[in-house]
Amino acid sequence: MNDKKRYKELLDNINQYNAGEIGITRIAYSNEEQTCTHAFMRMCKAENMEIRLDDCGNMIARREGKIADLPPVVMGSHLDTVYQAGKYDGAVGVTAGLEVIKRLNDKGIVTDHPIELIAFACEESARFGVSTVGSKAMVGKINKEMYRYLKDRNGITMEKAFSLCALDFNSIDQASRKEETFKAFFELHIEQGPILENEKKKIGIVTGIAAAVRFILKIIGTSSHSGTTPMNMRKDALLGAAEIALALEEAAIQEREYGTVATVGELDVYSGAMNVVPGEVQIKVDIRSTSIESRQRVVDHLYKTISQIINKRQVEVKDKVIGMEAPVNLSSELMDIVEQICVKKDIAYRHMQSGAGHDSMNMVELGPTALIFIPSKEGISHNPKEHSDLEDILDGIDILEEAVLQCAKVTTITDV
Ligand code: HGY
Ligand code: MN
Ligand code: MN
Repeated sequence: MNDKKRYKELLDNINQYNAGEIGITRIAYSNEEQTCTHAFMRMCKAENMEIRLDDCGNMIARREGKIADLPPVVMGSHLDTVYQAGKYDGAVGVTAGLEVIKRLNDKGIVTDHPIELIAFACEESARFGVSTVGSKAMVGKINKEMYRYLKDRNGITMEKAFSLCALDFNSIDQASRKEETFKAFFELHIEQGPILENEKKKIGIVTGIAAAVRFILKIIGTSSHSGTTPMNMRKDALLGAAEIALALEEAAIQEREYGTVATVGELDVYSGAMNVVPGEVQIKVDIRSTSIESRQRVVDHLYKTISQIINKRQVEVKDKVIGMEAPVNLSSELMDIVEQICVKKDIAYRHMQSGAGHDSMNMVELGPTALIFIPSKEGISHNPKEHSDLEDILDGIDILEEAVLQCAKVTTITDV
């Protein structure tokens, strides 16, 4: 079977694990994500890899090298998705890693260094508002007592979600590998933006990853009758939330030269009825930039707006920071390796930043890290219309295979 057909079957196999009617929904620590992870474990085992699940639900598969105690060359990404996602975000990186392993096995290649493939748990913030939980746990960056009680849209805490997956949240720290070093970490991922397609490039060599500061804001006014409450006597929490969202948009537009963005992606009205002036609204705020100073100016504007709204609308605003990460720069040594492979294979590439967060941003703690992008059709992502061409994915896999082999050092080719 040729690689193209084999890979397409693998990606389609992964995407059958889906709770959604529209697009793909494989939420962190859900039944669909767990069955998908276990199915993927079986696929790795079928390629003679040692497999294990760590205490945070990360799946780790290992292909031994000739010298077992050398640091591993690692590939990884995530299998969980946002709600009503596309087929490619995360799944490409995990399945690409397995395709590389299959190719090494087909060719009987033995490497000096062991090679690992990781499917990180809970990369998306869709369920609990915090992202890259699995890779954070792997580098010892979990805020345990805050994460424990974070709730999803059904009121299930992260701790409860763990127990429903037969995981014990109390031992999440056991997932840490921060005493180890990786020889190299590679993540192949869709760009999730329009640049590569617009510039007719096939590979993005990522130089740095923007980082988010995330808030949960509760705006508390007074619920009252929509028919009998005069406009000048209302304490409308939803209008307060709306003014915050618009102020964030305005501040981020001011900072656009830094690629800074701000989003209110969730808004819940309690208890919510068309004939009740909203008394309580919760919003989740995501502000990102590769410049800490620019991001801070947007945060400062947010708090200035909050104090204006408190006075103007006589509402209360409770704020909770649920994430504050630093932007990361990736390995120039690995970027050079990827660039040389693109030149050798005559594949059009460019260097670029990543506005999206990725597990790679935590893996920099364990060793040199590279993030390789392939084009997204019309830059669409986190959307059922997300699409990447199979040929582009296979180009990415060719690059990944060669970069991993360069770092893992091919020892011998055995007869297969
Ligand atoms: O939110 C993100 O940047 C990514 O989808 N985890
Ligand atoms: Mn995503
Ligand atoms: Mn992703």
